[in-house]
Amino acid sequence: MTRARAAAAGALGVASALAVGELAAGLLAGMPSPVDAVGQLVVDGAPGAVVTGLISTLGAANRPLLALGTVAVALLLGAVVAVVGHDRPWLTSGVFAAAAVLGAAASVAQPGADVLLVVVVMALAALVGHTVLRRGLPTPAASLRSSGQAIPAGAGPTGSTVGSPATAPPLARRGFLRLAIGTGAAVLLVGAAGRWWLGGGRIDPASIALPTPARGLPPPGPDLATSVAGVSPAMTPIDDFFRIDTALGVPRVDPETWRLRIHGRVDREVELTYDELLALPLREVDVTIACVSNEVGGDLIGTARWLGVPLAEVLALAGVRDDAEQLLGRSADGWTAGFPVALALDGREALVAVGMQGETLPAVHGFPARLVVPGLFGYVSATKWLTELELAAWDGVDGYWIPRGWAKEAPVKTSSRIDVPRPGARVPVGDVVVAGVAWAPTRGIAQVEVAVDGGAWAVAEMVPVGSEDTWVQWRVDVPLGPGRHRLTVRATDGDGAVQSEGPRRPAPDGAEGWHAIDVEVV
Ligand SMILES: Nc1nc2c(c(=O)[nH]1)N[C@H]1C(S)=C(S)[C@@H](COP(=O)(O)O)O[C@H]1N2
Ligand SMILES: [Mo]
Repeated sequence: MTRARAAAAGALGVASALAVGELAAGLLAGMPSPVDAVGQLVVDGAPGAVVTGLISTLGAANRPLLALGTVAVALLLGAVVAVVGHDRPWLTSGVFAAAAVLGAAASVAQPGADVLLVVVVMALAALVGHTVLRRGLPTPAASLRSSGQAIPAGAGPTGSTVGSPATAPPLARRGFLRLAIGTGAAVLLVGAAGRWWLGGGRIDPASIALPTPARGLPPPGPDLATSVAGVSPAMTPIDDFFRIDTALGVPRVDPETWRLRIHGRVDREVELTYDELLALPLREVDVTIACVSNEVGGDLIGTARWLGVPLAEVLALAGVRDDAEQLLGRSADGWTAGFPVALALDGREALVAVGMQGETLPAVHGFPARLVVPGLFGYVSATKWLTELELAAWDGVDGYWIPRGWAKEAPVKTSSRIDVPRPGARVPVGDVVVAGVAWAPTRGIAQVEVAVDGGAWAVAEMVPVGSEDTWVQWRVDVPLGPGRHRLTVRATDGDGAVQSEGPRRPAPDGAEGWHAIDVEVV
């Protein structure tokens, strides 16, 4: 019983400390979430091959899971330390101090962290946590009593350490229950409030109005989604746009202090403020971006109208030297992506983007600025929370994912996807509308075909698009008799190359294969 109580007190103490940290993170600029920061240490330190699947798609599900995992491990540690150290205050306080140091070190490594603030918050969190632990512990006196041994009255523990009220009288069982419930409720409330504020972000990009582009685009053309329900819209709504990155929290960058530094193999190093960047001539481009982890038929892909400064013009400010081979984007959170600099200068409409779908770039998509390079997978090009453009040699410098087993050169492959019908759908006999999207950014799509049960290819109609860099929507009506049928799609790109039949898994340079679905015709 006493052991269980010690464990509970330990977990409660740790929970209190975490809650203080998360609350501070939610409320104070310059204080990152210690939970996310420690989770980030795990992510960044994890061997590529083992966790590539997890982190390359650190998506909706994995992110909270990692935070929860970090919390669970911390609580467990607290419980163990409390059991082992219940009559050794120096041990529990030592462990709390060490944990605070680890949390502080991890937090300080986060973008925008204020070192002094982090230190103060972590010290306070450890103090609160340790106080709760010591207060909740059965004292040696209590444990002795419960094991039936007589002890002289007043022989309480002595020699408490920093911040430990170990000299306080032991709590009776009822008292402990009250402490546990009260603290537990407070921890949940405070922690939840902190996380909630964290999610909201402090600087609201939407409150920043961007200048109108010097070269804008006409309104987007026809959208098949308005006539065929279930087809991906020509333009992906911002709230549905996929998010992929290694950041556990959302890096929040202050546009006032943000700088974009262009350096390395350049004629002159240049540093741009946010206002200076916005003062350059802006243009709009429609580009489909895709993640290398996207499986055949997957949804780690989206199309947006991006607003930004042509990358080539930003580079020209610094002057790209002849010996520059690689362009490395570096982000506020230390992430990097590199691609051949020639691709930034070959005429494709690569942007230092500040806006997306008519809005200021949202925090999750890289506010205040990111790269968008048509035709390259995101992991080699699309640096969000961009802070540096470094011109470097090709060899000897690698972006984040390269040493983790992904290819150094990663053009987006010609691909297509069936959106309608849904896999496994039951559809009525007759002409069935089959529709979806196909993409080959920079090359464009020349033709899309659909086959039923491995038979002849039927050519689909395509919705006209204004750019080679976006996906095209397509549809074809195929007559289907009763029974189970397999529908397969393939695309041909603007170079005349037919999409690879594959199949190949995403690693190391992108999945290949014709997307096929089965439907039940009744
Ligand atoms: N700073 C940073 N930028 C990043 C990443 C990252 O982990 N960190 N991930 C890249 C990858 S792998 C992809 S696919 C795209 C996804 O962009 P999105 O989240 O805006 O859709 O962002 C890229 N930019
Ligand atoms: Mo990606």
